[in-house]
Amino acid sequence: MSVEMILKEMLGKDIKDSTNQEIYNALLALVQNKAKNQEKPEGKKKIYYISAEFLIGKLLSNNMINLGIYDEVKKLLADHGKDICEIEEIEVEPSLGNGGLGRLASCFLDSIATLNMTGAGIGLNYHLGLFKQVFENRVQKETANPWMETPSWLTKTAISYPVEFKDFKLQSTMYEIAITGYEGRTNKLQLFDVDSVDETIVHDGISFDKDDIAKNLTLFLYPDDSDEKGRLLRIYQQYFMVSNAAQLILTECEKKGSTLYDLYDYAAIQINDTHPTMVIPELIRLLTARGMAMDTAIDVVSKTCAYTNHTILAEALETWPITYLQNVVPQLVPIIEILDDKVRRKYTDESVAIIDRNDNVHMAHIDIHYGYSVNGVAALHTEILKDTELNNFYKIYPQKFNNKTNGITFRRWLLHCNPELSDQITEWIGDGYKKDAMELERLETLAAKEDVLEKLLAIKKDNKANLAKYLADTQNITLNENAIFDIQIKRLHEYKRQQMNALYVIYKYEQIKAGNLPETPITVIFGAKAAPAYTVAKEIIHLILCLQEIVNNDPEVSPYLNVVMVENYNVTLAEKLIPACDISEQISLASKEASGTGNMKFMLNGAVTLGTDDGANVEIHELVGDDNIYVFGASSEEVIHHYKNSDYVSRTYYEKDKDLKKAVDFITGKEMLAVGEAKHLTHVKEELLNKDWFMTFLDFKDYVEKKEKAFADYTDRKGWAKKMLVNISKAGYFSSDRTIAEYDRDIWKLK
Ligand code: 26V
Repeated sequence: MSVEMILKEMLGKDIKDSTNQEIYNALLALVQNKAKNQEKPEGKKKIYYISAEFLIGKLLSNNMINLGIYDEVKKLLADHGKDICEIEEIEVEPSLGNGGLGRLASCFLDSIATLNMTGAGIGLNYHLGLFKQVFENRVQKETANPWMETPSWLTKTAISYPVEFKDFKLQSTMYEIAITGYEGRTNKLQLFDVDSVDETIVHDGISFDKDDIAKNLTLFLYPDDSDEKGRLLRIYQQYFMVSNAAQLILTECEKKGSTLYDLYDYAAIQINDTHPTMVIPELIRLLTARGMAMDTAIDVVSKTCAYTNHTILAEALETWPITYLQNVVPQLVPIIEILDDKVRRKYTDESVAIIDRNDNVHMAHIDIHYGYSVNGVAALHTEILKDTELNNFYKIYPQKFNNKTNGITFRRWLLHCNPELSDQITEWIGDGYKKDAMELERLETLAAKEDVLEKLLAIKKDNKANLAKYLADTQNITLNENAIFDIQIKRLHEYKRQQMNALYVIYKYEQIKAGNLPETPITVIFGAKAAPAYTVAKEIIHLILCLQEIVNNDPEVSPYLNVVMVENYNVTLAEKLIPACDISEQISLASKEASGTGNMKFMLNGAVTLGTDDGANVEIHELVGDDNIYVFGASSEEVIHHYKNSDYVSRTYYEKDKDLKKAVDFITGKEMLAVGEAKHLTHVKEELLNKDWFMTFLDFKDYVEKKEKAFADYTDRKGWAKKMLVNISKAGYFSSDRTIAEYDRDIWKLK
């Protein structure tokens, strides 16, 4: 039956007489049916990707693309006077992740299914996901962000396991979301929940009673862990996730014929950062409870589990006081003690111990000793892990360390978000690149063709217009479509240095005031959520919102410079912003951004990177060459050296550099104080002057120079279009299909 017939039958009336909601509901059911038809028998060995976050984004269009019905449906709707974009708007984005780590997990699931691998994602069914950001008086406020609706992509299963905590026991319910591969198979994202969770306990934004675990366990993604109760809740969540995962994995493997002594022939478990680390002692506990000897159980589990590290930031490396574990999951403590004891018998080096002298459990250390693989997420990141952060472990287990440079799914981040570009690419080089992204390199041969370059510029212009319309409709924001779109979208963190971009805005404002006008107008766009307890991050948002107010309302400046901070930056907004971008801001302090994946999405959509030699920027730089990227700032070696010697003093830069001093002083100048809060602004300035832990001032001058150079080059439209083309053509390496093929080849070995 044709899609048209099925839809008509589901709707019970003509498409043109149906509401958008009715059409959405019908399409959802249609997609779920088709996804089911794409299910295939499981292979012997399965990859279980356990992650506390899966930032899946909206699913309708992406699934339709993967199932091969998107174009047909779009046309069908258009023929009946309906716009697919309006149908997409009906869907609520599930924000089940913070940022890069969760989005990566979702791209990986897409690629695992596309490459026809037997695999599943395992996580938690947060009812409210990450908070929704609203701006009130130029300050971020957090509100609840519900996403579960009827009908839903979630289906409830009959699978349920008991999970025991110290003083009580909960029974889980497993939900599933179909993961459709592109011309591949359908796999599952399996999310665990408890029926007793109660959304009505949320009050005043996102506050809730942290004591009643049965009611709050899966209420929120990463509850605020700035207090002890928050941290305890996180342990409850993590154990609930991995105990369910372990029970599911053992059941499935036994069903396939595993004796459990050969578990590793049936399962590879990828531990996504340390949040699922307790799966190691939990599996050992379950195996020994079934009669396996302790040493054998440890050996079997160590051959099954692999660990991915996503950050070197010390404050992000999880450690739990053993007393916390004692109070939540006492059954794991004796096992963790045995694991620690074995390490201590073999190695005298205190830095590789699992339980340190202060009785804190180092979760990453469990993974490294008792997993068979440790990977970083970009070449530079893996090298830093080996050379510095995890050097003591690398010396013990050199064979365990490997690099897997991150990737993104081109289905969402090109075919879906930028159909005009992907259709055009298909016209130029055929559609082989959709399955083999390296084919994009064939675009390079077109660099001399005037019409190709013009077309690229025209598509960018259209995407800017689309973004402008979307932001006008949804956020009451007006964009100058003729401006250069300079975009920085990512979580707000000092190491990502949005504050440096803000200082540039001030610098440029002053320049324009002094009569130095840019040849092309510039719009600097930000999107960022700050963790609710991260004070300085919220103050930096305040700084940017104040600048937005001042710059955009200054009649002398606003024709040349605008500042826009979009509200509630999420996957849906990223999909609109990225295709419209000219300059991609990737300006973290070298050595601090493990990889970045936004950088890859921008490049694929024809933006040129302005960035430091950090994370995957290094690989982008190598691929596109010096002429097609703007690199600035201290190298990771220099930065690491500064930290080691504690010799960086921000104030000396402030005193030496007049432009910098002027920009920093502006933060608490009279214009700013007229629109902002003195307390917040003063604090940002003081932090920069007295700490500047992420060395903003060190790189400021070079940043300004390279940014000016990029803006100047932009005026040579043909030259710029060539840079765009090179970036697109070299982006193939960053397909998550490549990354996943490497995980399988080196770590999972499914076949
Ligand atoms: C976590 C925390 C938690 C406590 C407070 C400070 C803090 C800072 C950073 C993090 C990051 C957690 C791990 C993470 O999300 N890493 C990101 O993983 C991406 C996918 O590999 C990668 O592209 C990003 O560079 C990396 O930051």
